[in-house]
Amino acid sequence: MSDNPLDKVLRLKRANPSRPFDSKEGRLPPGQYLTEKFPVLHYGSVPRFDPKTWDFKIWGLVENPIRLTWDEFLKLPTERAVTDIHCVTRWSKFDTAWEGVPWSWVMENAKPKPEAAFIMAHCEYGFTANVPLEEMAKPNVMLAYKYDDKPLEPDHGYPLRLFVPHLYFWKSAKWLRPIEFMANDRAGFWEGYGYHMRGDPHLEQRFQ
Ligand SMILES: Nc1nc2c(c(=O)[nH]1)N[C@H]1C(S)=C(S)[C@@H](COP(=O)(O)O)O[C@H]1N2
Ligand SMILES: [Mo]
Repeated sequence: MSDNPLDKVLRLKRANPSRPFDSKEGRLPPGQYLTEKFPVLHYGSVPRFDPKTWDFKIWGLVENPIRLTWDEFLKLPTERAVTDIHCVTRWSKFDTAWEGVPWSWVMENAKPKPEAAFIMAHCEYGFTANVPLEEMAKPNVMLAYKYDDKPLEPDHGYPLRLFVPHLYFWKSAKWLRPIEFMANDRAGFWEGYGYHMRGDPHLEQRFQ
């Protein structure tokens, strides 16, 4: 069998004839293949969640810094999105269903200062990911805590992960804790090893 991604797509299509294949131009980014699985990918081990000590914070260049407990976080408005995800290791998965707090809630409540232009997502065990604010403003970006209408699995980021589906999935930082607003871009964990500062899969911004 060939490793050509297009061959893989065609094989998946043949294997799932009843599943309508959306041939929307360019839905599968270049160099990606489709999977029906949900691979687990991260560096290090899965942190334990303790609702007594867990908090969610917004800090840095904002007018209103925020701190919420897990119970308070669960009372925020939510949205549900069904969308595709793309890992830089070349798997993509179509029509994944997520639910969480829309990024617009953060913007309206934390009120970034005019000079804020980037965020850094800080996670348990020191994982970080940087994202430009203009990418955060795109559709379906959220602080996700449900996948397929169930709480996230620990492997997939329970209790909370960033969800930025139009960028490579390493930006969707699992086990999210504080989010920092910054004036200048700074490399996060993988970006420090040469991964791209923006990471648009349709432009194949894998490394730089
Ligand atoms: N905290 C943390 N988040 C992370 C990572 C990580 O190593 N640590 N890996 C990223 C990468 S490279 C990918 S592809 C996705 C994988 O998410 P999944 O395991 O839910 O498929 O998580 C991202 N979020
Ligand atoms: Mo990844």
